[in-house]
Amino acid sequence: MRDAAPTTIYLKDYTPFGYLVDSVHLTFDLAAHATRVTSRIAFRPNPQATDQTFFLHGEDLTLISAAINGTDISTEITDQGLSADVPDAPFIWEAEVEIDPGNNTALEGLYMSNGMYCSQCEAEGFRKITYYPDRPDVMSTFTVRINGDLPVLLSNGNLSGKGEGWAEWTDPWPKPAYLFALVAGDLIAHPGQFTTKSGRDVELNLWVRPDDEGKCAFGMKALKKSMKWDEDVYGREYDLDVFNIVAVDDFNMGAMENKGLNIFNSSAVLASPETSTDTNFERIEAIIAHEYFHNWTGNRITCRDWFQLCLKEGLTVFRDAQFTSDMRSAPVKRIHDAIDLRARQFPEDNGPLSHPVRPESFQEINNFYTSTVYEKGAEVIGMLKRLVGDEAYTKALNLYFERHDGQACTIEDWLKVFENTTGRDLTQFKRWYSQSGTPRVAVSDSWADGTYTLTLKQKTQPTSGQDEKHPQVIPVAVGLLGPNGDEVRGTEVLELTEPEQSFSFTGLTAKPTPSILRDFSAPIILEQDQSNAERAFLLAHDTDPFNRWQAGRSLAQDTLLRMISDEATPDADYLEGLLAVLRDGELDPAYRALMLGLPTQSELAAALDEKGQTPDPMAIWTAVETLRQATAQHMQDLLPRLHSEALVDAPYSPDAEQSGKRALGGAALALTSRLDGGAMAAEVYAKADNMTLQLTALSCLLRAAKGDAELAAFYDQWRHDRLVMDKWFGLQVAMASPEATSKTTRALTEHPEFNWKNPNRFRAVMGALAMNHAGFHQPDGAGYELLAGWLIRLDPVNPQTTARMCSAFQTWKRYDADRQDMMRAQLTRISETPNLSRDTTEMVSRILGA
Ligand code: B3K
Ligand code: ZN
Repeated sequence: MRDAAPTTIYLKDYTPFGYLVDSVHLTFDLAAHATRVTSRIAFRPNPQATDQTFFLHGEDLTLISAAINGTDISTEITDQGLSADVPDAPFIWEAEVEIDPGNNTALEGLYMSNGMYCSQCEAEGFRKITYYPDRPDVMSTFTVRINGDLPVLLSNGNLSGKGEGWAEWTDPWPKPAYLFALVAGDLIAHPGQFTTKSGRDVELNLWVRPDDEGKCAFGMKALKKSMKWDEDVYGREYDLDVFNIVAVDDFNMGAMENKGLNIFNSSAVLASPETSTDTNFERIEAIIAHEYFHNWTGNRITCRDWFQLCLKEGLTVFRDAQFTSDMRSAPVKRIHDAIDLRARQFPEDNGPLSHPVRPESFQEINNFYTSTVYEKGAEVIGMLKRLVGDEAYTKALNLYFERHDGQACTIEDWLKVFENTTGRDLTQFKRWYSQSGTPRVAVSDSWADGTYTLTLKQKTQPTSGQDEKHPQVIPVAVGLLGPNGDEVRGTEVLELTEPEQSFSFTGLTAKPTPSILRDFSAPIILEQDQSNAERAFLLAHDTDPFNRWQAGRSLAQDTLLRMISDEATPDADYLEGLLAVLRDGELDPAYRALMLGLPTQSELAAALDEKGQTPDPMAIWTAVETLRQATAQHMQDLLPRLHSEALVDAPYSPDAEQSGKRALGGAALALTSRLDGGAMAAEVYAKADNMTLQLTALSCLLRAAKGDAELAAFYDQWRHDRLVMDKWFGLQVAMASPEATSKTTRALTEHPEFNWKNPNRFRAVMGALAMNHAGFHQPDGAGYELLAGWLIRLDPVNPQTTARMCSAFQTWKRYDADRQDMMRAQLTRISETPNLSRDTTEMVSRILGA
């Protein structure tokens, strides 16, 4: 276990390592509890460095021997690493260490999952494999020999030799240690092939356990599409003879972009129509693309230090979003991204965990793989592209690849290529990387003599550690609609740079209705005094698909907030406007399905908090239920038509068209279930031949407090399939009534198949508890206590997953005094647990505001 003594690392303290690494040779003699790792590393003094201290990171290692230039040396070892006296000239470091992958439950470094050896080194896991300068700016080529009696032995790069019980891999591309990977297991390959545009033949493999062979085809297809897309859109080609992907059941996150050997959580790569939902397919396609795209944005050009994480993550998320938009529907993808950003990033940015896209300090870097770094980081790139234009963006990216290939870079390097290609000064824009908090932009307007003026005022609330905020560069995409609904001004990007700025549109014949923040052109909160009539008008006429959806969303939010605070009845503008949009058979079914969505209960809680009201989770839940019921009744006559429009008679395909239809059909089924008590859902369930339908129908039944028989049948049908069982666990918690949520959760934790050490299973249950807003926040505090208890139990086993899930408590200050007291008590209980990991210690203390 790690030392929990908190040391804070600062961006401003960066200094280069005193030595360069010319080559790394590693030999692994695999044994579950006594793997020997022999390293042979060529170091030489770094002429750029001033500090020549020779310190190698190392944790949980047993040093067997260490030598320099062939002579054994003495070393000084702490729980963080090793120091030694070294020559002031190039030298060869050799060391042998022993590690215990079989007991590595933290899933960081080299560990075992179902008899398979597997590694995860980002961010600082390589130091659990051998002594090394484990920092991203130290790059080297690697040769890796694996000795072991398992049939498949994999590492990065190209296979350079193999024989009975061994394999050797050589990676010609210099890389930081965090991209190292090793896999050894009884696996089979689902093969594929790709020829790059310059004619390199690349062997592709998806390595899985023999039972999973039937779930590989989709992932392989997604990989090929990603490779082609990166050539077509970014001109980036693959650079090795082989690209391997491995699926593993025990993994802390989605996947990892190790050079030439991507390792995936099995949930992020394995798919079949019978076992995966449309949403699973789309997520898998995006993650495969994301990891593949890292080959250039992350691997060939990496980060100088971990503060620059957004350099690779923001850019790669942005690229995978572009890919999904191209493969599927761009407006639907944009709406999904805005929904996710508001659900995950906004609470982070406006609560105790708020941090800049490029943080300036951390205790445990794993705690900064956040929605802010990833998703807001991607939004920042989207804004930059919008500001400079598509052509300049392409030019800048080409320069980036040309100038920085093989380097470990900073955000300054990134912005410089844009400055150099466009001549633009990005000093103010750079605040997006350093200033935390979500900017709010308040809108007012005026109309006189054919001139319409919009006044935008920006303001960002103080966030933890940052009291003073400065104006940012905010691209606000705006269009204007005339009284008959026609667009009188097409989309134009207003550049807001001052605290307050006015923009005029002249030559108009009548006062227009503005459509502001089209395409969600900036990750901000728009404060617009809009009447419901205006919203309904935009819902009917806006040509910008995002804002048309947003108009419906704002109507829904407005009616819900009034229902919560004033016990108002559902708003007629909302119900009528929605009905009209849903009736429009010309509109993409996926888009219409999104129109039926409502703000999450947690978002409503945030909106109330923002207005200075204390959110009551039960009142929020009741309002949502009431509105859903009213919507079902209002749409009663349309529902059969929606069902028929959503019918798919072709064989199952997870493409955008079919999944859009199923999304609409599913949303219509959920409404129908409110009227028929689940009768139709039971029929759908009985006939379902794919997981999307089966799971949708089951959730409708559970919501209608029916479905016991189906739940049992589902269990019998799928108990052999780990990924489907995760759904079975999660759905029951997600669909539980508020009062029953904790009880249901607790019962599931007593189920023999609740393997809590498996991150997917733990998250399926505990993540669903945290997400069931009214259930988690029941006034008795049972949800808080249950979650905290399990986090305390998981922490010594898997600190990373524990720390991440602490964010369930990040919004604690929104709620009433009783709930705050109970949450504070649980957070304190966690923080006072003896030997708490560094990861969880940091998270809890930040959440508590200590
Ligand atoms: N780079 C990895 C994430 C590593 C997380 C370390 N705690 C996956 C990704 O973003 O592609
Ligand atoms: Zn990534």
